[in-house]
Formats: sequence, structure tokens, C-alpha cells
Amino acid sequence: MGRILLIGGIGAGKTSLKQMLMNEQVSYKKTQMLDFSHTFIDCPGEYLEIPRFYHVLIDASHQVSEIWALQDATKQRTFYPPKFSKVFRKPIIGIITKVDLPKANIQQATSFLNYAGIEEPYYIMSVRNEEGVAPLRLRLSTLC
Ligand SMILES: Nc1nc2c(ncn2[C@@H]2O[C@H](COP(=O)(O)OP(=O)(O)OP(=O)(O)O)[C@@H](O)[C@H]2O)c(=O)[nH]1
Ligand SMILES: [Mg+2]
Repeated sequence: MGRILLIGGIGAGKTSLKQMLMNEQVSYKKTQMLDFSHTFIDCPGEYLEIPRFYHVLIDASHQVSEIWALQDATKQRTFYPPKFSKVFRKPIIGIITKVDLPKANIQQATSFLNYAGIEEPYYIMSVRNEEGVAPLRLRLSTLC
């Protein structure tokens, strides 16, 4: 069984995506610490935003078969350092979130994930209207 590590900045939508894919009610609850479930390791966005926590992400990555890196499409900045994907020894896929919102900028989010060294294609999705969720469900079903 392949677990997945979810990474991304604060509020990027990691927990919401996990709740949706686990068929749980999508309700907001700030992630405070590493959260292990059968399928996912969810973490607080601080672990990406504050470099002294990078080691926690790297340690967690040893327990998964792949990493899902989220970028909020409405954010004007990214927290991924250049080529961040290279610190992991696991496959890493890019997911662009919140594309239902009017200020979503998919092109900019794409360039942020490129900058992080994550290879295209990216999953483009929203938990609000479920756009783009089906391909992620399919990917999950092949891993688990
Ligand atoms: N409009 C919209 N809002 C979303 C979407 N995904 C998440 N949100 C909202 O964004 C906020 C943060 O979502 P979370 O899933 O808690 O984000 P997170 O990445 O787990 O954040 P941390 O736990 O703080 O690292 C919540 O209010 C969600 O309802 C989306 O696709 N569209
Ligand atoms: Mg969370």
C-alpha cells in the first residue's frame, strides 16, 4: 500500500483535498502537526513555509510512495524553493488548487511548480466544485 505525503503552504488545500478523497465531510480545521492516516500524511503548511522544518517533510517522505505538492492558484507567491523536488527520493506530482476562485491564476501556479522542479503535467482542481478531482481519485486508486 502506497501512502501519500501532502505538502504545500498554509491554506493551500491539503486537508480539504484529503477529506474529499477519503469521502469525509470537507470542513476547515487547521493542521497543527503531522497527521497520519491510512492513505495520507498531512502536515501543517508551516513545514514548507519555515525552512527549519524542511527536515520533517524529508523524514516523512521516507514513509510514502509519492509526494503530492499543492500550489494555491490564488497566491501571488510560492513557498517552494528552487528545485525543492530534488531533495526527495520519491516521485513528486504537482497539484494546482482553488481554481474555482475568480482570482485563480493557473499560469502563475504552473510557473511556481516548474520553479520547484516538479515535472508537468499538473493536476488542476477545486474541492469547491469538484473540478479536476476525478483524475486524482484515479491516481489514488492505482496506488492503494
Ligand atoms: N474556494 C476554494 N477554497 C478551498 C479549496 N480548497 C481549500 N479551500 C479552503 O481553503 C482553506 C484552507 O484549506 P485547508 O485544506 O485547511 O488547507 P491546508 O493546506 O490543509 O492548510 P494548513 O493545514 O494550514 O497547512 C479552507 O477554508 C478551505 O475551505 C478550493 O478548491 N476552493
Ligand atoms: Mg491542513
